[in-house]
Amino acid sequence: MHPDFLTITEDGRLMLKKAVADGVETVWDRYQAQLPQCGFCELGLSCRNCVMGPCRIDPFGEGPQRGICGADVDIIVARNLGRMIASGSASHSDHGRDLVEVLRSVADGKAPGYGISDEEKLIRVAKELGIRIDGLDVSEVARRVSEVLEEDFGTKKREVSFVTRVPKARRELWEKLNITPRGIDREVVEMMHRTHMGVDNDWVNLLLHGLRTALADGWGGSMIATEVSDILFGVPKPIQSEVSLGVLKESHVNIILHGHNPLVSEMIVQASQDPDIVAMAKEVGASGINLAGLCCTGNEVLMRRGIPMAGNHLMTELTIATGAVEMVVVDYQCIMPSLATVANCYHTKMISTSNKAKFPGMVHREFRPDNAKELAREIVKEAVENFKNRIPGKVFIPIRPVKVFTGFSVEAILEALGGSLDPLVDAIKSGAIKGAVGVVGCNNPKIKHDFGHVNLTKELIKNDILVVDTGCAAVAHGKAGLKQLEAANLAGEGLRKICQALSIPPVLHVGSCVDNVRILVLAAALANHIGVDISMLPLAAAAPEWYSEKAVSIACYAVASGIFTVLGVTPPVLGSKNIVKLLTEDIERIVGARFAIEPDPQKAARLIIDHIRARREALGLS
Ligand code: BF8
Ligand code: SF4
Repeated sequence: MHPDFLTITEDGRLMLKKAVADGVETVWDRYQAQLPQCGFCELGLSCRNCVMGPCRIDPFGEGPQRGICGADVDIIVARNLGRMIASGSASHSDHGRDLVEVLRSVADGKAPGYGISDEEKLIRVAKELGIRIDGLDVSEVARRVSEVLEEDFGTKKREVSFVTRVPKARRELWEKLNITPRGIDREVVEMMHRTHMGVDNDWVNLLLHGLRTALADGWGGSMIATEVSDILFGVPKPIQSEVSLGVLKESHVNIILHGHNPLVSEMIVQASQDPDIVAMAKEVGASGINLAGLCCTGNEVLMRRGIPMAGNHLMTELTIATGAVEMVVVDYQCIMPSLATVANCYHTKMISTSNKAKFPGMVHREFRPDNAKELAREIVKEAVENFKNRIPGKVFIPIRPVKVFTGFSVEAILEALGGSLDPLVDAIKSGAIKGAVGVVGCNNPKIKHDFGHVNLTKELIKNDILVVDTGCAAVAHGKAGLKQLEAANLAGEGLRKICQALSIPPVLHVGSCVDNVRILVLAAALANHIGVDISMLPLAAAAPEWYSEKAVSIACYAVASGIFTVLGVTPPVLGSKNIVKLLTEDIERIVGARFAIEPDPQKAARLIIDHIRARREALGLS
């Protein structure tokens, strides 16, 4: 297919042509090869939870209407959705656990290279967790914080710690519905249990537990990941940087950081600045070492260090196809197993770093808290040495970088507002800002690359709706220029004036996908400030191009937290009319929010604008 149909981005289009010329197979090629995709699976109507099956239900009502065990469409769709949530929640939460373990190692003095970057945040979180810090040194506070958070994964407590941040009305609702997340691992394990053959066959009951499993992610695992990352590596502050493949530098050793957890990438950042290694780079004829990010590891180091971002999910293969990359260092999640095959066409070295995530064709160099600092140095040196193997005739860096203004943690947003939520509340009350929307999530070859994100977001800001973003959506917006102060000119008059007064862009980057919890924290703080539940606020969320199970978990915790959520890609639920009705209609009466499915960004924007208008009216705002 012609690149113009596959992506809206210029670097993407140019690189797709190069990929063809270089004989590189991409995710789009493999997507075409899979068509037509299985209709049963698309509808959620296939089950292989046991080996009496696999089973499938005929959506036209002519063939079998029950699996071999007797499960009907509702049970099968609910079980499949439940397992997607469990996987997504597990992924974010296991990422959080790794950070807690490093925090513990730091406290024990067993993690050279790591440290507490933000003592203030450590103390704040410790107090929030009910830890008495008087007379304790920083290491001891860190140890106790790690102990309390470790317990959030098990079943020792009645609820995960950060549920205390949830507005009272919502906590009471969760208690009434019996969906307060207890332990993170517990909810995920229980979902796997319930979806085994012959356990939970009440689809409503199953889906309620799905919400609880997702809440264990949003107010548990992901929130732990974000908070501990901030403690270890610093709370992001507004910072200028750049995005697009143009951030690669022909004259430099280019190292790409890909995956999700900042634990490895932060060490690579440190090593790449060591004077002896920089000198080595000069010796091999490079002007220096250039780091660039991909996906959410990229977002982590972009937010905290201003490390430029090469691209999002669908750009990962194309980044290697520039021929300008000496090394890609990956941790885990969203790393296509095809990457090393692409790297084989060039000189690029591929390094995997987590025992949990090994890949064919990659060299495995395992990072642990105790060896990370030294290993990072070794790996960066290897990248430097690889510079001489670059094949100049294969190098093509397609465009110039695009400027972005990033680093908007909740703390940074509050600071931009002068330390209080009042200016934001006032702007919402006056209607200068009509509401706020989190536009988040992935790329998916089923949607023209970045088309959903950019068009939805442009329409929202035009209508005076502030956009906050994370994940691959944030990269799309950055490349479209929406993270520059000048982008305020694309906003409606009210939002434009606020942005100009505060010197912020109309699209605020709040981080990686685990950092979606920053949006939860902000929403909860706003709700508490005004004295209402989150569901009453003029807020919404959208995942225009999502692909991942993590996105399912995020969408479910958003809705269970009271935030209307629009999905641009249809989840595999259409096989059950009951479940579609529950998720898109009836659930609003239960948790005060619902899902909508709308691939057209203009129509999705309309749904969101209408929702925000209704919420404003209910609050008595014009
Ligand atoms: O956690 S947005 S494609 S990179 S899953 Fe993956 Fe999706 Fe990108 Fe980040 Ni999130
Ligand atoms: Fe078939 Fe039931 Fe087994 Fe699923 S659990 S594969 S529907 S028999």
